[in-house]
This record gives sequence, structure tokens and C-alpha cells, in this order.
Amino acid sequence: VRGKLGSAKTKQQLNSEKELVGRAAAGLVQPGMKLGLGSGSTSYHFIRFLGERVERENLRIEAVASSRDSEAVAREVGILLSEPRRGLRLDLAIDGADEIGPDLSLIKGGGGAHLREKVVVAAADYFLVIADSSKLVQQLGSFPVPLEVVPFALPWVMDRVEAIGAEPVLRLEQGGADRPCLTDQQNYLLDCRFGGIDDPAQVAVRLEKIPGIVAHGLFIGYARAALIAQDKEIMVLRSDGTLERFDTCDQLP
Ligand code: A5P
Repeated sequence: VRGKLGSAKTKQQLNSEKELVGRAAAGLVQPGMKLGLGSGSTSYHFIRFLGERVERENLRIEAVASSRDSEAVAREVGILLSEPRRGLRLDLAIDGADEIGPDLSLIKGGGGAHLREKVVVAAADYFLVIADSSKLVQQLGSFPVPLEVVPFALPWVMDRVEAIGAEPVLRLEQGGADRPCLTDQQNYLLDCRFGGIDDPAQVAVRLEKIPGIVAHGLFIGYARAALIAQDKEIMVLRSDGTLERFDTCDQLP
């Protein structure tokens, strides 16, 4: 397990960290807020704890889910869900990440939901990342950058991605079937191994010039802060690279 926050951890330890930070994030939600709900295992904990607050405190909130999976969990725990609509701005989006750079640039899409996740965070006034300690890295790129690709364009997208220095691999369904994994929009996913990415913004611009890529997993300039659990503590990372113990929401920029 990578990251400047610490040593190798078991899956169970990382899951406890995800749970800890998910609970803390749910505690930040204020009555009346319009929320963006992320996807993945850390967001799952956040949504469940938020559902507990909805039930216990009769907390009134409205939320947009960034994937069918998150929508199902939110529904199960009694969170009122909305669809995107004209004029709707979200107060706060909370979501996980696969890698977090020191300047809060991110790689997302390990769960294949990054298209809707990007749509949701772009509609939010504040994007807070929540993660376990393995996600913080000095440089993005050990984790392959996921691309959501229109099936028709796949071979040519692979050629173009290779030409900019990445190794693209088509994501297959889990469980050994030889079928491509489909996103919520019925598109394919290409996992692109770049190795260390010196300039994530430049790579993002290059990917955006390739027709057929609906969304890439680089999130540059979206996150305002990240809450990162480290054992029993939570740290806050800001875009200037400062990292300190998180005790109160006044520490959020
Ligand atoms: C989903 O597509 C992703 O962007 C997730 O937000 C990301 O993979 C983090 O997932 P975990 O919280 O499961 O680590």
C-alpha cells in the first residue's frame, strides 16, 4: 500500500479507515443541503451513515447519486433522491478517489462511475474527497487512468492513447467472463497505465482531444479538500499541500 501517510495495511484496516471517514463526512451534512453522493466503498459508508442521520434526526436533505449502485444504497437507507435538473446547484459533493495527489488532483473511476461522478462534482459548490490512507500519493499514475469510451470508437481510442504514452487495457466483467464491463451508460472502460504522471493537467487536455472518450478519470481542480483517515485519526489535505489532523469543520477551506 502506497502513500505518505503510512505503512502497508490490510484490507480490513483500510475498510475501518473508510468507515471512519465516511461517518465523519456524514456528520458534516447540514439540514436542507443539496448533496452529490459519490460511488465506491468509501462513499458507501458515507451514504449509510447519512441514512442513519436521516432516520434518527429526521434530517431533511436532497441528493443526486453518481451511479446506479449509490442510488440503490441511498434509496435503501431512506435518502430522498433527485435527478439533475436545470438550475440545480449542489451545496456539497462527497466522493472517494483512487489516487490523491498533494495538490488534490485525483484519479477516479476504479469503479467505472467517473463520468457521472464528474458531472455531479461539477454541479457542486464544494467537492470534498473522502479516502483511506492508501490513496494519498506523491505523484499520480501508479493507478491506471480509467476512460469511459463509446464502443464504436474503441480501437482508435486505444491507438491514440498508446501514442500519448499509455498502455490501454479493456476492462472486462468480473468473474472470468470474456465480456467487456459496461458502464451505467452502456459504454466501455479502458484502464490506461501511464506510470508516474508528471503533468496531470496536460494529460487531461490530451485525452480530451480524443473523440470517443466520454470521460477520463483525471479530476484536476475539482476537489476543495480531502479527508483522509489514518488509523483512528482523520487528516485534512488542502490544495496547497498542507496536511493536518482534522478536528473541526473550520479547518475546511
Ligand atoms: C468509482 O468509479 C470511483 O471513482 C471511486 O470513487 C473510487 O474508485 C474510490 O473507490 P473506493 O472508495 O472504493 O476506494
